[in-house]
Amino acid sequence: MKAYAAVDLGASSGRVMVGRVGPDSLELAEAHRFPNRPVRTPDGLRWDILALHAGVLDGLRAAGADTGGRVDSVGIDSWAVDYGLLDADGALLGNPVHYRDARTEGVAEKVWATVPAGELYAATGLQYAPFNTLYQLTAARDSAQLAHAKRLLLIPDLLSYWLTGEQGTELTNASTTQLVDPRTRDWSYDIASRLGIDLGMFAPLRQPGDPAGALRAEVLEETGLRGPVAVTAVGSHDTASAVAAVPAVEERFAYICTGTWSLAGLELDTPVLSEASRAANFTNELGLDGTVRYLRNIMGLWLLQECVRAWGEPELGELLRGAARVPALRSVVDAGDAAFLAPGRMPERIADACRGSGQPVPESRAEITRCILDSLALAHRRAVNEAQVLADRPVDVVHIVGGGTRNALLCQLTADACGLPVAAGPTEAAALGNVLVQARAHGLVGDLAGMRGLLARTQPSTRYEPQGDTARWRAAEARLAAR
Ligand code: LFR
Repeated sequence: MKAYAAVDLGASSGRVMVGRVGPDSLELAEAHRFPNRPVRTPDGLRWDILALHAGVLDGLRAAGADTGGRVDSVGIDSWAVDYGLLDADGALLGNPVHYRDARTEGVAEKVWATVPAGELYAATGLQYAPFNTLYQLTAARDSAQLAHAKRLLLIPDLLSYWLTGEQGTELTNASTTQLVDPRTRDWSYDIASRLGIDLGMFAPLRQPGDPAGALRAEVLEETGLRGPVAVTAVGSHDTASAVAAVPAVEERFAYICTGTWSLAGLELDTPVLSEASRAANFTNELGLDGTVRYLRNIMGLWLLQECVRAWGEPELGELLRGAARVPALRSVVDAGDAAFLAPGRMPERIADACRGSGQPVPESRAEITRCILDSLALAHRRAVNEAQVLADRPVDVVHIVGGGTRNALLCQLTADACGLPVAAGPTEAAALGNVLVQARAHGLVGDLAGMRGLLARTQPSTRYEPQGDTARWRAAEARLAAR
């Protein structure tokens, strides 16, 4: 058995997991979990990147304590699009800006004045989201920081650099910058040059599974790990790792990666770059082995997390039990709406959206929770249905992976709304995908299908059969569209 450390950083917490992989076994255990608390400074919303680096080191130390100091390799994945800038000496220039920061407001229009939105989509396949790296870089164009920057590293690549001293740009995450052509799987040189973005700032591309260096001597000393320890590029975008861990075997499947976001869509061999796809705001992100993640970003459990924060962190189980007793589909909001992107005042914003669209205003915590879960299930339904039409690829089952698999009500509502069976699990999909890409790079598992077969045989999954008529979901969808 080999032991792999998977560093998986989410928007609210980071974890280091140890995956033990044998020819027909796969076990995952949490070594360390730590909070990820963004900090608001006078300059805006920032990631506390040093706290994250410290959490990674603590996690590797804990992983070593679990494995007698022997870890075969380390891989890092995190959320997408955000980056740190380095000066000519390789020193970090400031804390990375959070993708929920307001600096990109109104920036898209400036970009589209140079490259029209339709042309941008045809070239990059990326959905419009205000936080795509392309817009962030445009927002920062005249900043002193960017003027001093010689190197841009995406978050997992930055943390990997601090562990190894080596720089690279991992492809799955690079595809979320909106500077990559999904057909060539290389930089979109034309788009970058027209927008005045210097691609020379990016370190060379690397593929999931490529070697990414070895832990530096200081890191070995600080973590107590016995060297040499390889660092392996994984699908460093957490969603790429999570989709790699969808335990689908010979099925026509859709997936929904649930957590802070819901990422709902299909795995394809080629991007869908049609105008209809752009209008529906589907994205073509790059996945393992030449695959394309064709999906829509839905606000996800962020809506609930922000309410829970506003309510002073009540117990989640109780909220969900209360929500289960509230009548279904009284009021729904558009869970794809970027109006919910920024933090703060979430219960009020949801109530405002219901009032503004002439629906009953949810008052109690149970009612608001129910409104959120119904709205998410409805958004899942729309994304799964529209993806099938736009990509011309029907599906028979929906796989839900990630944190939302713990939310039985959400899984059942999604099955009901889609009118399809839902297979829920694994919960730690991103960490499992991370581990399996490392194991594969070291010759332990085969191709993507082999990885998924191993997951299906070793990881628990819960099945939810659709209940009730989908007509009421169709009606709710029409109601929302009419407003
Ligand atoms: C999920 C995720 C999404 C991406 C968003 C912002 O954690 O990576 O895929 O759109 O965060 O980076």
